[in-house]
Order: sequence, then C-alpha cells, then structure tokens
Amino acid sequence: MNYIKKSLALGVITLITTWHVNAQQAAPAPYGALPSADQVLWQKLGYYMFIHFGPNTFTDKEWGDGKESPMVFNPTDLDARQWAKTAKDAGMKAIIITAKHHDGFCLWPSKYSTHTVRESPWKGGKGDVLKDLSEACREYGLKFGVYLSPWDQNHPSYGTPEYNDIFAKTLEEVLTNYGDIYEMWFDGANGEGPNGKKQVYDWPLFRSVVYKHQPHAVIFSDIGPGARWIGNESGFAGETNWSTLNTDGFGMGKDAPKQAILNSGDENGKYWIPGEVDVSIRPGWFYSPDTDDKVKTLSQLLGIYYTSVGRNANLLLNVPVSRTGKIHPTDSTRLMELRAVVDATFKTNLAKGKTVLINTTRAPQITDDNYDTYWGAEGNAKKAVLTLDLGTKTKLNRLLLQEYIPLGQRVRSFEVAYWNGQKYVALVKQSTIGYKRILAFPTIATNKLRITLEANAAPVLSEIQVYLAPEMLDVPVINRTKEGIVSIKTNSPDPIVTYTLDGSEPNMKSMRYNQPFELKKGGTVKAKAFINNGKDFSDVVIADFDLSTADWKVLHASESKKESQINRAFDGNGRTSWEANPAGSTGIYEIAIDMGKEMEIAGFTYTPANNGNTGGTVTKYNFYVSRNGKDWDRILTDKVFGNINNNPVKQQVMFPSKKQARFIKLEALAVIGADQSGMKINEIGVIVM
Ligand code: FUL
Ligand code: CA
Repeated sequence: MNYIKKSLALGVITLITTWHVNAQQAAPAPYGALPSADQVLWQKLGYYMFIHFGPNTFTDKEWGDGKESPMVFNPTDLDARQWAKTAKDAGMKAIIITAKHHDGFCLWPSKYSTHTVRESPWKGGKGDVLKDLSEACREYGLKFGVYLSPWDQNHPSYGTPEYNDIFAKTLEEVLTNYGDIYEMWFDGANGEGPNGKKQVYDWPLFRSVVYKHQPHAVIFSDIGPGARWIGNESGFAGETNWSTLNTDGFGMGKDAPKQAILNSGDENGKYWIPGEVDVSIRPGWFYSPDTDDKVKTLSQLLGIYYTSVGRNANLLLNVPVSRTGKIHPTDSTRLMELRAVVDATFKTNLAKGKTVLINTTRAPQITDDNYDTYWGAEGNAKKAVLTLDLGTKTKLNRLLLQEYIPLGQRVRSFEVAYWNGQKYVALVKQSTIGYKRILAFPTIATNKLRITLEANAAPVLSEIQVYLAPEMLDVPVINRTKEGIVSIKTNSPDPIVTYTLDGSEPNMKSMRYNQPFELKKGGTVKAKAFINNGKDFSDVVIADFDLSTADWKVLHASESKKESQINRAFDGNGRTSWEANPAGSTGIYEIAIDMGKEMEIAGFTYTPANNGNTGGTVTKYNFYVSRNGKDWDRILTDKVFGNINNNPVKQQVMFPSKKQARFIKLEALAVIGADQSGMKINEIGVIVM
C-alpha cells in the first residue's frame, strides 16, 4: 500500500522537474503503475555483476548441503579489488554477491552463525569478504548489492519460528555494516534444513528490515516488490516485457506467478516491478575447474545482452570467482570482448540531432541523446506516427527506442518501416518498448524511418537512436553424428575454418578443417572462421561431445508408454527426450545401458528436458556401473542435481575415480512433478578420458 503511494508521489515530482522541457505543450499525465525514483535509478544501471562465491567454489557443487567443513573455504589470493576493477572495465555499474547461499556459509563473520569465514582458514579466520568487496566497490564507483538466501541448510534453528528472527538479525547485520546497499536479492528457494523441516518464511518481516535500514534499496525476488525475476536463468526477457505485474495473491517460489508471466510481465499490471535477467557466464553459478573451457562465447553473451538490456530488463551477469579468490582470466577476457563490441556498436548515434516529425510537429527531444527529455503525444491520441529524417542515405542495423518511464509504460505495439527511395518497406513489428528496446536487423541503407506506435495512453518517448554495428562473420556450426563423425559448417563465403580439440582458442595456425573427422570418444571441439588472411574472423564456437553412443543398447528400463522412443535417451540429440510412466511420488526409475564393450569411464552426463517444461527432470539419483550387466557397483549414492529446475542445462558428474565398465545404470530417486510426469531423459552420456 505504502509502496504505491510512494511511487505516485514521485511521479508527480518528476512531472514538475521536467516541466520546463515541454513548456510549449501540456505535460502528459502519468499512466498506470509508476516506478519509484529508486526504481528509475536502478533501471538506468542496466548491466551489473553477480558473484557466486562460497564453499561450493571449492567442492564442485551448485547447491551445498550445509555439512561442508568451513575448512574447504580457503582462497589463496582473494582480491576483491580485482573483482571491482573487472566489473568497472567491463562497463558494469554494480556488484551483487552471494553473502550467504543455501549451504548457510556466511562470507562475513556473522554473530548469528557458527558457519562463517571466521571458522575458515582464510586470513586465519580474520577475513570479511563483504567488507573487502564493499570497500572495493566504493573505490571503483560501483554500487554494492547482496544476495542472502533464507534457505539455510546449516543453521540449527532453520525450520522453526525462531529462525525468522535470526534471519532478520542476520539481514540487519549485512544491511548496517557495509554502507549503502542498492539491491537486496532474495532467493525464493525453500528446501529442507538440518532437521529435515522447511521454513515458513516471514517475508513481511524481512522486507521491513530492508526498508528500515536501506530505504533506497530495490528488493529483488520472484515478485519484487522492487524488481522481479525474469522466469529463467538462461538470459532472456520476453519480447513482450511489461514492467508492471499483478502480485496480489501470489508469493515466492512455488507460489509465484507462472514463469511465462514473469518473463513478460502483466499489461496494465497493478505494481511497477521491472524484470531483471540473471544468468551465469558459465554453465553453473559457482566456479568449477570443469567449466574453464565452457565460458560462454562472445556471440552468446552478445545475444544475452540484446535479449535483456535490449528488452526492457536489467542484466545481472554472474562471474563466479575462482578458487584463488580472483576472477578467472578467461571470464574477464570475455567480458572485455563484450564491452568492446557493445561500445563499438553504440558509439555513434546516427539519429542524434536529426529531425523527427510526429504527424506534423517536430520533436527534437527524441533525438537529443538525453533520456530525461521526452516528447509526449498531446491529448488522448493513443496512436502516433513518427518519421525520422536522417537527411542523407545512411547505413544502419540497430534501432534503439526508449519510453520515459517516470510517466509509466504505455506502448503496446509498434511497427518500423524504412524508405527505399520509392516506398516504405516493413522492417519490424514488435510489442513493448519500456525503458529500452534494441532491435537488430541486417544492414539497410535509408534516409527515412517511419515508426507507428500504438499505446494504452498517449505515447511518451525519450529517445529514438540508430546505429551501425560492426558486422561479424557468422560463427561456424559444429555437428556430430551418432557414429561420432564431426562436421563443421559455415555460411560465410570461402572462409578458412580451423579447430582445436584441447580446449585452446583456435587461431589461423590451428588444425584446418577440410572434411568431416571422427571423434568417437568425445571431447571439446572449438572452431573459428577467418577471411581476408585472418583480418576478419568469426567468434569461437564450442561443442562438447560425450562418448559416441552408436553401439549402445538398452539393457532394461522403467516401464514406458513410449517404449519405442527409448533410444532418444542417447541419440546424440539433446532436444529429443524419452519419458517413463509416472510412478507416483515414491517411485524409483531406472535405465540400464549396454555400451557394447568394456572401457574406462571417468564420469557421466545427464541432459534434462529443456523445452520449458521441467516435469520429469531427475533431481536425486544413484549411479551404477557393471562389467557383466548383473553385478552392479554403486559409485554415486543419493546425489542431487542442485538447481536443475531453474537452470536445466546438461549436468556433468565425474566419478571419484575412473571405472572399468561395459554397463551403466542411472537410478532416479526423485523427479520434478512426480504426480504428473515420469522420469524424462533428453540425453544420458559417459565421459572417457
Ligand atoms: C537460484 C539458486 O538456487 C541458485 O543456486 C542461484 O543462486 C540462482 C541465482 O538462484 O534460485
Ligand atoms: Ca531525449
């Protein structure tokens, strides 16, 4: 309640302060739910760093279980200034750190826990990561935010009402000792604690502690109220993305609005709760040496930039600090590459100072390169036609549009067409704009763009900008047949394609790709295309293959209506899946496979369903190997795939030691949505080295 009043009041203040800008016309009235001044500042940050760091960094886990010894936390060379400098150099505006993840370990010496840096060997128990990082952020002019998981698998009082007070005190400690906190990141995950009980969280209490000590902090959670989760951890907001959301009657975690709603917001939603895209630069949230060669490529990161910042959302990019206590060079190099491309793309706004006509009125505020000056349609006209006159024929391939959000989010659809000398040719048709919308399209040459807007109230625009982004060569595409034959294709005319098999970055001197080659054992293929004697090149593309499954046969498996599709569980295609019949919540599932011959295996992989429906995904399992298909050796017991529901990517699990085996068996002990779906396997594989 309080919250709405506050934002309305701020809306009025904003109107007054920008009045002079539009002195010649009546200032447009605000529409719908409005952002608070803090939310507007938050939105302008755009891009910032997430850091996952803690015991999991040292144990190859995504979710610790709280039983890890604090002795494992021992970074050899922790340097928070290196993190801040990296973020700054990357063009980021802030850092949010996992002060406490689900394992309960506190990165500061909390009074309310006995599972903290104080109990670790790092700095002889005298260290405080939050102190180091908050100071480093101040030094580099970055804002500082914290992630604090209420789910705590270590705290003895977790699962009792007393824990809510302890969590509130813990929160207070973090919010009062390290200066300004711009964003408080609340995780909706709620699992069992050390006594096997789940906690009923007192969210109103937790929020009130934040409001009391950090009144300017934006509170992030599934449902805000400051900013909302975008519904996935893979890096994209909806093409339609309203910053407004209806949250009455909804809660956190399981009680949150559907992920598809979080992804696109609610048109005319009651509250202003803009989206934040959280995604990791590596497959997992925590550092592991296993992912050193799986850092996202430049093209992947650039894609994420366009589907987050370019779709009215903020981008919170996770860069997990490594075991040394520093950001790994591969990750920081990639961040600098991204910054270079983003800078080069948005260096010159070709629309700056150019004429925009709305019907017949000029609107210089839209091309002055200043967000805070805007043009608003007069009266109640919900439709407007804007013509941007570039004067001369100009090459461009990016269009950036911004609504003036202090007055609300209004535009519900727009169409862009360009003048080809004779007529207007349709370019794009899209839905929402919001704070910032960036559209990418193949280069055109034109002197005029026409933008037709349809809005829920008279549209109000801050900026129209156009750019010519440097074009990159298409990345090659790597494929492998079930028999293990790798081919690399490219669209670019007559390129030189090179590749590596040892994890290194391909260059002009690497192996030259001329024809398909065999890679039965699997491994990592990295490829790159070059033209003009290496002067122009594509981004690197990475493909990861397990042992070829050509000789595999099912030995036995759980009952399935889709018996004939069982080969989909190992057809070399991570998108096709096999599903066993639902066995109820107490059911155990299995699939046992004959690999055709005995070999030495180092680990296995599991690819879950990844088509938006996680039903049937294995969350807990045992894994067995055998030499004769009868006597099984259980080598992994009661293991969990941490966070697989939110982040349904291929899981790679290494065995404690290599095993001789011809047969493998996965036994699922729990699957997601067990009452409706049976176990689903998109792909199972083994790793041989
Ligand atoms: C999720 C957590 O469960 C993950 O481990 C990670 O911290 C991610 C950012 O949020 O809910
Ligand atoms: Ca402007």
